[in-house]
Amino acid sequence: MASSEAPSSIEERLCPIRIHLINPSDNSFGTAVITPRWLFVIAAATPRAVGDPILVDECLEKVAPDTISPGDIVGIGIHTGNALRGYEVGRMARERGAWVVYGGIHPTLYPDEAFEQGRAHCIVTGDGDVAWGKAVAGCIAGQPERIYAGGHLEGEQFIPARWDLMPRDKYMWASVQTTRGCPKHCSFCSVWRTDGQRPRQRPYQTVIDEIVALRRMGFRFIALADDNFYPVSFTDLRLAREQNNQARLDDLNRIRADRFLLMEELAKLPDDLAFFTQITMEAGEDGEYLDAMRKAHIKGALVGVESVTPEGLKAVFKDFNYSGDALAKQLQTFRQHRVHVLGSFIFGLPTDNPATFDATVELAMKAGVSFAQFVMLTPLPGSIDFGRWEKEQAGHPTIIGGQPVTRYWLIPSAIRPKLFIPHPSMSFEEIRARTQKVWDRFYSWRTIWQRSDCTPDLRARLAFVFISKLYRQMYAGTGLATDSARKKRSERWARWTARLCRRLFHAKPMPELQSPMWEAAFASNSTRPAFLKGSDKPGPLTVLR
Ligand code: B12
Ligand code: SF4
Repeated sequence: MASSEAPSSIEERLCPIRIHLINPSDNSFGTAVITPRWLFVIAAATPRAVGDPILVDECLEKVAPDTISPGDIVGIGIHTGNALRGYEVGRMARERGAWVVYGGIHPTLYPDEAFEQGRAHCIVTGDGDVAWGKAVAGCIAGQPERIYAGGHLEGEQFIPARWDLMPRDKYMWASVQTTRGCPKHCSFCSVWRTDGQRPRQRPYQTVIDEIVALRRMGFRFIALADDNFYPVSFTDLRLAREQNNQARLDDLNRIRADRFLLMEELAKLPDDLAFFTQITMEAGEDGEYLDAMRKAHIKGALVGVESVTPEGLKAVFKDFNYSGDALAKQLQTFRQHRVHVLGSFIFGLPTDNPATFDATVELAMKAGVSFAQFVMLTPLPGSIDFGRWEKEQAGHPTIIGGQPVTRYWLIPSAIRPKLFIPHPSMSFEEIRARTQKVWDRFYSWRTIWQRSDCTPDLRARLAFVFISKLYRQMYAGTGLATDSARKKRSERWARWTARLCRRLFHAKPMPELQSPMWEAAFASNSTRPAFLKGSDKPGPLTVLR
C-alpha cells in the first residue's frame, strides 16, 4: 500500500485495527489541569468489537508517530485553538496509512477545512456519541462517508465517559458534563449556536454514576463541564407566565426541578468532593439555588462578567448582567452563599478606554471574586462578533503568513496576532500591556494571600495560593505573553507548580464507594456501562460516605 493511501486490500483490512484518539496540543506539560472530556466520551462510544482505543492527550505528551500503523483509525478532536496542531497530527497519521477522522466544535463549523488542511477521510459534526460508531464502521468497511452528522442528541443519549482508560496520576481535575446548550445569545460566544439554546440535561443518575467512579479512583476535584449550570432564570419563568405559555412554563419548571434533583444527589456524595462549574450571574438572584449548589459540594463557578460598564454589556448582548455597584453586590451574593466566583472579564471591547482596566480590577477585588481571568476579545467562529468581523474584512482581508486574518487559527502561533478587531482608540500594544498589568495586580502574592483567607484551614489556604499562581502562569504561557523568554519561564514554572498541585488535589481512593441502584432509570441494567456498575451485589440506596 502506498504510504499516503488508505488501506484497500482485504488482507490489510483483516489486520487487527487499532483505534487511536488524539487530543492535540502545542504545549505538553506532563501534567494537565482538566481532563479533555471528549477523549473519554468518544472512547466509550467506540464499538466494543474493535477493543479499547489508545488515548493520547498531547497536553501530557506528544503522540509517537511510530505507534500508528497502516489501517488504524485515528480520531482527532479539535477546537479552534488547537486546530493547526490537529491538522499536523492528521497529516502525519494519513502519511502512515491510517484512516483519519476529525470531530469537535471546529470541524463542525468548518468541515471542509479538515479535508483541505488535515487530510481527513471523514469528519463527525455535532455530538459524537452515536456518530463516531458509524464513522468507525465506515472506515472498517473501507468506504467512509464524507460527513457523519451527529446533530444535537437528547440528554438521555449522552454516553458516560470511560474513566477506566484515564491515566490516574496525570490530571488534577476530572470533567463531567450534566447539561449542554445555553438559552442566552452572547455576541462573542458560539455555544448557543453550536449546542443550541435548549438545555439538554443528562439524567442525574448517569452523572452520579460517573462521579462515583471518579471518587473511587481518588479524584476529589471535578469540573461540571456545562455551558450554563443555571439554565432557567426568574426572568424566563416570569415571561412564560406573562405570555400565558403553559407548555413553556412546564418545561422550564421541569428543567429547574431536575437541577435540584441532581444537586440533592450530589449532596449525598462524600464531603471531600469539590465541584466547579460555569454559570451566569443571574443565579445570584436565587439564594435557594446557591444554597443547594453549596450543599452539593459545588464550591465555585466561572461567571462571565465580561464588562463592568452598561455600554460594554450592551455591546456583547449581555444586558442581563449587572454593572457598577449592583454588579459587585450580585457577585458578593455568591460569596455570601459560600460559592467561589472565577470572574471572567473581556478587554478590547469598543466601549473600553484606558480607565476601564483599573476600574475592572478594582471591581473584581471589591466584588470578592476568588479568581479572575482577563481575556482579550477574540472573535470565535460561529459567534455574532465573528460574523460581523468577517463581513467587514471581506473586501480587503488582512493577510498574515499567507492566511487571511479571519482564518487566524491557521496562522502559525509565533506570528499569530493576539488581538484581531481593531479598537477605535487604543493600540493592540496598549491593550495588551494594560491587560498584563491587570493580571499582575490581581495575582500579586499579597492580594492572593489576602483573598485566601476565605479557606477553612492551612492546607486549603496553600492550595488556594498555588492554584492562583498556577492559573496565572498557565495563562501567561498560552495567552498574553508575547516574548518567548517570558513564555518559557512561565511554562517551566507552570510545569513545576502543576506537579506540586496534583498532590494537593488527589485523595485516597474509595474503592468501596457505591452508586445507588437507580431502579427506575436503569430498569434493564443493560444501559449501565459495566465499568460503572462496581460490584455485582446490589448497592445501597444512598451512597456510602
Ligand atoms: C469545560 C470547558 C472548558 C474547561 C475545560 C477544558 C478542557 N480541557 O476540557 C475550561 C474552563 C478549562 C475551558 C477553557 C477554555 N475554553 Co472551553 N469550554 C468548555 C465547555 C463548556 C465544555 C467542554 C466539554 O468538556 N464538553 C463535553 C464534551 C463531551 O463535549 P465536546 O468537547 O463538544 O465533544 C463532543 C463533540 O464535540 C464531539 N467530539 C469532540 N471531539 C471529537 C473527536 C472525534 C474524533 C469525534 C468523532 C467527535 C468529537 O463528540 C463529543 C461528544 O458528543 C465548552 C463548551 C462546549 N459546549 O463545548 C467550552 C469551549 C470548548 N471552550 C472554549 C474556549 C474558547 C475556551 C478557552 C480558549 C477560553 C479562554 N479564553 O481561556 C479556554 C481554552 C482551554 C484549552 N486550551 O483547551 C470554546 C471553544 C470555541 C471554539 N470555536 O473552539 C467553547 C466551545 C465555549 C465557547 N465559548 O464557545 N473550557
Ligand atoms: S457566554 Fe455563557 S451565557 Fe453567554 S451564550 Fe455563551 S454559554 Fe451562554
